Amino acid sequence: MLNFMMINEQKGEAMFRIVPAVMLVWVGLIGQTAWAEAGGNSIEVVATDFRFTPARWTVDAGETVKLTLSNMSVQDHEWVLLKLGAAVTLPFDEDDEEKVFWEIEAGSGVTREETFTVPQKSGVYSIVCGKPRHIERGMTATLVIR
Ligand SMILES: [Cu+2]
Repeated sequence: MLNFMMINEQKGEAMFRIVPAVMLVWVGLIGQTAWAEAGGNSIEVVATDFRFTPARWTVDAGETVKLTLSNMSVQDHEWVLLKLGAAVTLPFDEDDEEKVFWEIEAGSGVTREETFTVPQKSGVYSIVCGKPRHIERGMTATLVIR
C-alpha cells in the first residue's frame, strides 16, 4: 500500500512537469495557426558562423511577414534584404546602405522577432549579412517573392 502511494505521488509530480510543457507547445501552435489564418507568412532564420539556415525562403508579394532570426553563434549577425536587382560592392559598407530594403540584427546567442512587409514586386531577392567580411565568408541567401 505504501509502495503504491509512492508510485502515485511520483506520477503526480511527473504530470505537474508534463502538463505545463504540453500547454506551452499547444499555446505556441495555436498562436502560429492564428497568425497563418490571418494571412501571415513567417520566415525562420538560423544564423551561425558564417551561414544562414535555410538559405532560401519563399513568400508572397506585398505580404506582412513575421521574421525570426536566431543567432546561434559567437558573432553578431544581420539578415539584410536588398532591393530587387541590387548587388553589394564588397566590402559591404555605407555605399551599400541605399540598396537595403529591410534589415534585422541579432547579437550572439540572441533570437529576435519582427514583422515587416515584403516588396510588392515578385522576383529573386538577395539576402546578406552586413557585418564586416561576413558576405565574403559565405553569409548570403535568397528570398523568393512570388
Ligand atoms: Cu554575419
